[in-house]
Amino acid sequence: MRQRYYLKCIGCGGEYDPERILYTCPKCGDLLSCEYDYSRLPSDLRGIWGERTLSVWRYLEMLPIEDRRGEIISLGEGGTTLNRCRRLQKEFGLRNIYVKNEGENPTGSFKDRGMTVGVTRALQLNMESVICASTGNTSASLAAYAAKAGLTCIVLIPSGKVALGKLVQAIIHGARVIQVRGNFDAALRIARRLSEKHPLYLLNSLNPYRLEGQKTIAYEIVDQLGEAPDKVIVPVGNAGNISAIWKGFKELRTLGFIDNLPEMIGIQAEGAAPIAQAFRRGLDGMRPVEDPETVATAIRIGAPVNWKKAFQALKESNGFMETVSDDEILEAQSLLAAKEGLFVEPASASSIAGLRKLASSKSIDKNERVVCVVTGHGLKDPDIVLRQSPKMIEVDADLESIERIIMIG
Ligand code: AN7
Repeated sequence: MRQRYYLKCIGCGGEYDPERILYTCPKCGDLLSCEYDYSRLPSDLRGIWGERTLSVWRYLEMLPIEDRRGEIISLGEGGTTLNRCRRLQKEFGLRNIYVKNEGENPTGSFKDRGMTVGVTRALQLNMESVICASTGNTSASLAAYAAKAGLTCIVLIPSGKVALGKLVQAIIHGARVIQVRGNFDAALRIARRLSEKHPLYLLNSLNPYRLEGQKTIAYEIVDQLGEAPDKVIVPVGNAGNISAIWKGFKELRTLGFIDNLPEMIGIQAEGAAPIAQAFRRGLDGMRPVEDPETVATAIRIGAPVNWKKAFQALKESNGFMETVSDDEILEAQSLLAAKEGLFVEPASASSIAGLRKLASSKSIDKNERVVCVVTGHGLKDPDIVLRQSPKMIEVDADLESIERIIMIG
């Protein structure tokens, strides 16, 4: 009998035992996806899930982990708020806008959804060390989950290009932080090589187990809305998340939880937009951007490893890509904070900047139900806010001078 889940190559269709440590297809080198034998699911999935709180592990039966000995490494990930954004709607002339705030996760980004699964997997494989390359959030998240699991954590980061808050997280959780003179793409190439040569479990989004955790964003959105939205807007870097979310929606349709699927819309920063450029060319292949640059350092990625999965998501969902400038990203960040009380990091604000652009070009109908995924907390990158804001007022400690300032406004 087939196992409950197995690994499948998205290229040649080869199927593999999930107990093997594989990141790509051993036959053709393409990406792997985790698939399930639906005939082995309990019949009352809806009832079982309904009794658990909203979180990644609510969906255990559709995750590639057996919780045999209560060994799941969890910090309480998922269960993030889906905010209805009425003031933003008004600003953009739209009527049905929601923001899924992934900054509420334990280390402040959506990466935690993947790491709870990926690090539990590392433990069950008896690995002692984990490794990733990162623009910041992956390293912060992996460092925290590795700490909880008692694993050694090695992170490779592009030198000088990781936001302060993320760097501090990796350090305090005890990761071995190695700054690489080069960009994220170069760091990831080395991390992959290291994981092939040494017993280091790779937890970048090539790892299909990690993506399984991230697909729960889609599961939660459906639980929170009662159905799938019309469009989902996601910031895109390495393109793992947009692929994972799309997989989640497709599975929910197969399970009979939803009838319709959303269009997936990916947003990239203008200076780091290889997938958006490929989309304009008709998805004829991916040409890497040699020197990606953007204020949104989280998505400063020129050679996204999951591009094939992202292409599939765009094609199958009838979705599309859009780019936004650094100025548009920073404006959207301020706007979301000022209008909705949500403080997100620049990469996350790219989905809001994308929403604004698509609303003004009428690519979104005003009645459509749109969910923007904001991926990381604003406190991750405090410098960028201070750099933008006017100098703060300082006065003597007396009533009149403060009154004067308040009255002037
Ligand atoms: C806030 O931490 O790649 O398209 O190494 O931190 O799945 O790569 C971060 C990515 C969006 C893009 N928003 O997600 C890393 C890293 C935030 C992010 C993305 C990232 P993917």
